[in-house]
Amino acid sequence: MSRTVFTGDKPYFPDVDQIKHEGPGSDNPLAFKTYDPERVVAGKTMEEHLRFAVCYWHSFCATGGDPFGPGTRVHPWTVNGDRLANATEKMNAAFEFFTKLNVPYWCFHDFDMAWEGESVAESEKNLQAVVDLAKERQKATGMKLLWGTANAFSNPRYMNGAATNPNFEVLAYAASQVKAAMDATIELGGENYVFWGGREGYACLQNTDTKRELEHFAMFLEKARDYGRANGFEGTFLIEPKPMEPMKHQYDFDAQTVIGFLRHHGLAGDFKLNIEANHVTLAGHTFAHDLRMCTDAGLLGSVDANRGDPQNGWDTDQFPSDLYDCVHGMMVVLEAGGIGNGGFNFDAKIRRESTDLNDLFIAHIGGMDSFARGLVIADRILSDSRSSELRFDRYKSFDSGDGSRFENGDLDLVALRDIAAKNGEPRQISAKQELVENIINDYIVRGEC
Ligand code: XUL
Ligand code: CO
Repeated sequence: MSRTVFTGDKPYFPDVDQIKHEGPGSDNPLAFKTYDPERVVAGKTMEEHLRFAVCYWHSFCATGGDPFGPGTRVHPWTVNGDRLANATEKMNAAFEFFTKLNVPYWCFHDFDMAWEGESVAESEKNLQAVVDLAKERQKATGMKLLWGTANAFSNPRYMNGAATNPNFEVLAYAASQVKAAMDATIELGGENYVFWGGREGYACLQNTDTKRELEHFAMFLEKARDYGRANGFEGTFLIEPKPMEPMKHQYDFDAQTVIGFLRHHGLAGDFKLNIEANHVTLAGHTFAHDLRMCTDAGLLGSVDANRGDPQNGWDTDQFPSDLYDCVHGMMVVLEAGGIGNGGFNFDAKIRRESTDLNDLFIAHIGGMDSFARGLVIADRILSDSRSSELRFDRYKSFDSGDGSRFENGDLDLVALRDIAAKNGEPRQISAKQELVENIINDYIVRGEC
């Protein structure tokens, strides 16, 4: 469906109309080549499958500063001096962008939408003022909130962590922010609430009580969950793994670490995972790997769609453009029956050197087309019976006879030994990796997307 385009008193992207699907032949940089919200793939429209979201922080706040120099982009919506006027204009620019890009969802942190006050009460008041603005704009446009979150990592008070800070006063301060951000998420009808463990980790193992910090973390999440549920939040709480940066080691290292943690503390179910591609590659895995760990556990919640740079060891947060990653990722998501009430949020920033206003559109269009292509190609691959045969037929020996008895727990170690003695050397079964890779490549070039 097409959203009603929103503009405040003055348009910030006057040269851009709502982005339309023009098909693979188009060379218009401001048109979708593959993403067509209405197109049906595997029984659902692309809009329903992909549930794209734009993030507030990279797209409307960050100006491209890095540790070596300041920002390079000037945001025409920035109003110096008056904080509320600044927040209002930023939100007008954001809603104009969302509706022109024609995505259904957006995501925020408390203090990229609002601004921090001198006290807890003042910060709550600031956030409420901005939530009122967002609510009006959501109503006018039909835009929906994929998730909200609290930034409990930028303020210097969080230098030693938030929920895992050795100082209880800091933990309580973080709780005040999470409460307010959750209230805001509930009021805006958010479908999920995210915890990214910004500085939940350590810089020095020798001065850190890791056991106690992890217990505090679980207790904090439990109390946050209880507050949300008691106050009408029916969505999913999401943990976003990241192995490092800013801390040397972050407790939410990767999907399997988080899954183990959630299960250990009885939080799985209320909590699922928000998998960010670049965080996964920092952990030394592939995007598809962490997605698969989540879908195997029934805990895939949502995706932060971006990518890293293979030569760089940090979180470059580039827009996703690697077709293989998108195909492999969408194979996992489709096989698991979809992304549920999560979505694909572009937690990605345009490069410091990309300084035109339109670059923000071009970047999102590219990301959306990449995932749309990933979806179409993944569906074709999964519809080819060879892809399931090549994977599942390898396990045939467990489908009946002794293999099936083993899976049911009916064979002890001695029984297994006797079977081996009787059977002798096992037959070799080829894993056919090259064939699988060739089939995927064939589908990447076969047929229009
Ligand atoms: C940081 C990151 C965050 C989270 C939300 O690497 O990904 O933007 O997604 O706090
Ligand atoms: Co993220």
